[in-house]
Amino acid sequence: MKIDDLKHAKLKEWVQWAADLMTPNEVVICDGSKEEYDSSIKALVDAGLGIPLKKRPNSYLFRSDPSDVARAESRTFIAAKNKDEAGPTNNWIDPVELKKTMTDLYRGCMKGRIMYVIPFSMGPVGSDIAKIGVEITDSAYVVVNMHIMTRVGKKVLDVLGTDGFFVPCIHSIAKPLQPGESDGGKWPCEPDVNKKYISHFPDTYEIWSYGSGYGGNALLGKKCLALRIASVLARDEGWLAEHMLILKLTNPDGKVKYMAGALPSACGKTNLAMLVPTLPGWKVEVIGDDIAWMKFKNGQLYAINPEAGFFGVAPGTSEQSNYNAMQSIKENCIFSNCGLTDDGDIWWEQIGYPAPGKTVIDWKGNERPSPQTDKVPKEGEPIAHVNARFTAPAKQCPCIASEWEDPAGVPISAFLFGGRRASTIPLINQSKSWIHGVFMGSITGSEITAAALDLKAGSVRRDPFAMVPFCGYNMGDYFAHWIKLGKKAEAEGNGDKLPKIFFCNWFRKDADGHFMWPGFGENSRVLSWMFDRCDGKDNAVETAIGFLPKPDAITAPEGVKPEVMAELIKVDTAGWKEEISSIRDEHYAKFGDRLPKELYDELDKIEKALA
Ligand code: OXD
Ligand code: MN
Repeated sequence: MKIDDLKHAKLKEWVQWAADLMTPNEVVICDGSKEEYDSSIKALVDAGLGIPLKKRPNSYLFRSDPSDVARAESRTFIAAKNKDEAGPTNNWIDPVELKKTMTDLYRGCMKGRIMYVIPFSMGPVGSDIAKIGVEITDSAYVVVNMHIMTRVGKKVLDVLGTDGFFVPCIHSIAKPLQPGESDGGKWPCEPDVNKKYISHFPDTYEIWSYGSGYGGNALLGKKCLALRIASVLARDEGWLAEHMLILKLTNPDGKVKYMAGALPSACGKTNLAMLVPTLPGWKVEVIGDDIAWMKFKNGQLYAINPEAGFFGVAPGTSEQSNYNAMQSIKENCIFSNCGLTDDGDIWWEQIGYPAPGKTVIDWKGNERPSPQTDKVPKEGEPIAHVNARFTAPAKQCPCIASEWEDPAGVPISAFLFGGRRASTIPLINQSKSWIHGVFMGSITGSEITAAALDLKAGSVRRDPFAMVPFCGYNMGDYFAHWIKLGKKAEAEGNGDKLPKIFFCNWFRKDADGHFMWPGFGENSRVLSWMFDRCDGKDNAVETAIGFLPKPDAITAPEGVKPEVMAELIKVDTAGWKEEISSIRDEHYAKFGDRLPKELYDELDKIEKALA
């Protein structure tokens, strides 16, 4: 298919403009076919970038440039019309100035390369909750990853028609090729981090990315479209685009509920979404592990997973921590920045077994003696980068729910927020109202474990709704949007259909620094309590901070003593008083008068109840 074959006039004009600006050798409109996937992979292998894995059919390992290993938060911009609209949690550049800078960078940037045009759907094609994006990129690695992570191709163009809405996404790795030059095994990107740009134009719903080829910086459907731009669309259109997993929970009677959960990065969201319950008779199935798009229909909130694959963090993933993820990555996967064993398989720290063979090649391509354990090394560099990833088709997950692609979405009964907190925050807590639940989302935070981040180790980094890196507008307004949707549902007589809201903490530590709760599959005990709460079961006590489990409502897992269990579900009054003042002085204060008054009211209410 050629540019001239595009039937959507605006799309055709935009693609032609991009081709004239970036001057690629060739333009390819992606059709999403297996042939296209295979030929793109072949081109990547021929360029020395992809390494076929002997142990995993149709799977490949890529090693990126050391400058290009994670989302570049300091180079991520929300170019709203003024700084206030972007808010205190986002980097802002004037959109006119940013477009000028980036247009200059884009000029001629695809010389010697193919410009791929990827029409993709976030969400099942044609779903009324889904949206269409088109990504222009000069990276075949992006093409193959987008094939797994989204729905690509002609069927998307058919839905788009001649005048449908799409989010235009431009991406370049910023590495033109001279005649006769090839990548020759070197990951192409702009190695100077300060020259990378991950830019969002919320007023025109556009994304421009330059200089990085990795993950969320380059696969623009994920964080850029499905969260940053979608959060703006959701604000404008009255729905929710959230950094949430979606899971299906079935109780021993076969009754089903769907829950959506937001946990900051590195709190085990993917593990929770694919959990294997230890509680007999209960079943967890996954709908999505990272993003949820939700719309009200007849007063009930329905969610879809806009993605079609998992872009999961590899280190730490093992049969023990996430059996279902390990089953999902047996074939047809892309691995990035993992180790390579001498028998042709991937390896990473905490994969559950030591690296086989005498040597292993680390993520930088250096041969190293095989570690004798799978532990994270105390000194020296790990074999896999800490942000090494697998890209896996969601349909390969053994616990994928049969309805995961239902275009209508699934009805959500509960929201779960949570973070990594060594003290104060109980194992589980249910909000007393929608607004109290929004308060809970707004105070979400995790403790900093490494002192390297210029923050006091042990101090809490607030990540409201786990959306700080992903909200495309002022977060004060984002809280107001959540409050508004709840009030609207209540005003329409649908308050009882609103999801119940919970806050969890799997990471409490005792005085000796040991985790008090085993987590993983044992979290099913908490999910089952939530399930019963949604049915109005009398298994909670009302406290100053919310509804906590009655003393025997959650049976302690093996190894958790009754006094520890009691500690996990009690109100730590002194801790909460400190929490309240930290929220008021260090967190809410950042948002100035954009912070909804209702949230200060919640804070006052809890403070009074604790007194
Ligand atoms: C992710 C993240 O990659 O949240 O999903 O950082
Ligand atoms: Mn995420």
